[in-house]
Amino acid sequence: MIKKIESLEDYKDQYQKSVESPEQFWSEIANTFSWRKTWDRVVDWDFKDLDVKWFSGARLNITENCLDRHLDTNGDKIAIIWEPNDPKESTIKYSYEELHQEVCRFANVLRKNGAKKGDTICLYMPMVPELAIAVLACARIGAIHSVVFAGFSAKALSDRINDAKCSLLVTADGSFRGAKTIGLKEIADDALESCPSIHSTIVYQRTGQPINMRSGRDLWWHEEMEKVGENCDAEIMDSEDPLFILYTSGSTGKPKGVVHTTAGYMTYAEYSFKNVFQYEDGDVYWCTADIGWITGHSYIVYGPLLAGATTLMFEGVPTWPDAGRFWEICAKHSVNVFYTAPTAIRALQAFDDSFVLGHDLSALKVLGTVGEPINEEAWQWYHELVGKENCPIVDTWWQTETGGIMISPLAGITPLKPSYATLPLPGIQPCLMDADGNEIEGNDVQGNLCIKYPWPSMIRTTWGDHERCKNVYFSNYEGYYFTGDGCRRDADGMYRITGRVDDVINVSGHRIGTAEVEDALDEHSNVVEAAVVGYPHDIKGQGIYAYIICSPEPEDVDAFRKELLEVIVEQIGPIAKPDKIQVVSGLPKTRSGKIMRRILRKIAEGATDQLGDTSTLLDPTVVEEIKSGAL
Ligand code: 7RM
Repeated sequence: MIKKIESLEDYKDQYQKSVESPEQFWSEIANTFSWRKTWDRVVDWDFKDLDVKWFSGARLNITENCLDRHLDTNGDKIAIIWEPNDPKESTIKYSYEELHQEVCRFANVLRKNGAKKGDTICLYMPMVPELAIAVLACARIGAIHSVVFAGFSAKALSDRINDAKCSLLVTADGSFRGAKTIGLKEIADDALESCPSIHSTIVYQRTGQPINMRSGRDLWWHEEMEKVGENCDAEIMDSEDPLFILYTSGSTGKPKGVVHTTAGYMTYAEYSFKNVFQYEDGDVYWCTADIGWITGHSYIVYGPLLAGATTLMFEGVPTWPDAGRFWEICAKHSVNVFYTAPTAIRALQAFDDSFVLGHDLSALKVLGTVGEPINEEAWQWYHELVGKENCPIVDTWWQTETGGIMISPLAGITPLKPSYATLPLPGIQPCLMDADGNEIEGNDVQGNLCIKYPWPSMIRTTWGDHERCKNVYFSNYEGYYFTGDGCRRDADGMYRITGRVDDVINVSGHRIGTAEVEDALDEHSNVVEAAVVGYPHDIKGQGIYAYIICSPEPEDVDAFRKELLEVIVEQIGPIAKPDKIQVVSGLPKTRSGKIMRRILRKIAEGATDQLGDTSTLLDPTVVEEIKSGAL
């Protein structure tokens, strides 16, 4: 097993070693896994043509490392604790032994239904253990999983299925979210109207609501599981075989399928999990993310299971039945490590302290945050009220593309600074770039955040479009991976992420491209043009502000807004609903026709006195009109 970093000195030594002899550094860590064949070379890389290989020549199956290798010593240990949406329903626990068995069975179901190595399989499921089981079953047989967050619409689902040409879909009849029930199968049915590559659907029964089962295509999970045995040989994979695709939004175009491969992702997932959270044997660890996002992939499923940890999965929402739900679950399972998003902290902070104080949180040792910058007030509330000033908070900066945590404190080992992600993990070389593309040396500086050496879990390509991957991440600064984030390095060399510098909005920790929302709004037949920007929002971090040119002019603006929200829900899903919609007669454009988003952002944040130079605009008078109608 991977040895943890033990002290600040140890961190500094390890960091230095990782920069001076990265190959030796990573091979020692990788040596702790179970390999069918070890590697010929640790790393080969070329950022210009984007060709990165870690541990090439090695052979393995990641599920043998998540499951099989723990069975001899830890078969009875709890792997997954599942907490249902409704607290009146029972908790379910899986030991490593039981999880192994379920994964093998479901892997056999997939094989029986024609799935094989290299196939792409879409998982569109609620937060039930079967989602983790399906993820691992895909990996068991060498199929590439593409998990689509269950809050996405039929259109978003079918786009993702078609882009990856998935042959199978695993879904559920429905899902429970707080007081609501969502008909997942019905949405999936809609999506499948335009997904010719899907030949079978496997449906897990969660809600019991009536659904249509199309004969010849749709199969019940429980019926299929009965028909197979519990032995399933793992497919032996190459280190660089794709493990999964996960779609994420960028500044332009449709969401892209970020591709992660097997050996490097595995190595970094366990390494970062253990070190950042300082997971100790016997700890109960809970990450509140959804497996539909990268945080769930790396820090609910793969990282914890690789480490032989106990990982808690929660089906519900933080505020139902009341705002004490998180803390009730922490108390119920004596959670030791708790990892959530700033948006959840801010939402819960708005309720009375008694929702926290009413539960025994004495087992907590480590707290974490992810997904967006955390403001100082939220940090302090989390630290004082939840952590009783006794738990380090790890503010973890990373991305879908990085696969794992890149900049973060190591709990109890490295120093904390509220609202700072602080220091890079060993193996990670962040740097700040200026407007001319040069690296900014020294401290107390600010620039665009790049990474200058490969790390094992980095993005390898975007599915079906390698050029796009090169252009988006590796062409802005030659020889560097560009993150899209702005960043400050303080006098002590600590990093603070300031937010995106591109046209990506971060709403409650969810990445949404402005272009994506604009394209969706354009689907309304009366929309002539839409411009979307982010603006500061107290709870969500950023809200979505849409400026719409409409023809004919709407008679009832509120009714028109409602129609637009429906279009968004249909095209993308509720997470992309604009908070504000302003109907305008024109947009601020340069003489070459480019929308000046800088101006729209200023108006959206209420800083109408800081619009800067508007003289280059085609028609400066539109700005006055937009200002006067601002919401
Ligand atoms: C893990 C995840 C990535 C974007 C990233 C940042 C923002 C994430 C932090 C953060 C400040 C943090 N993947 N971000 N973590 N900003 N501090 N600790 O969220 O692909 O969905 O989003 O999220 O802008 O580029 S993601």
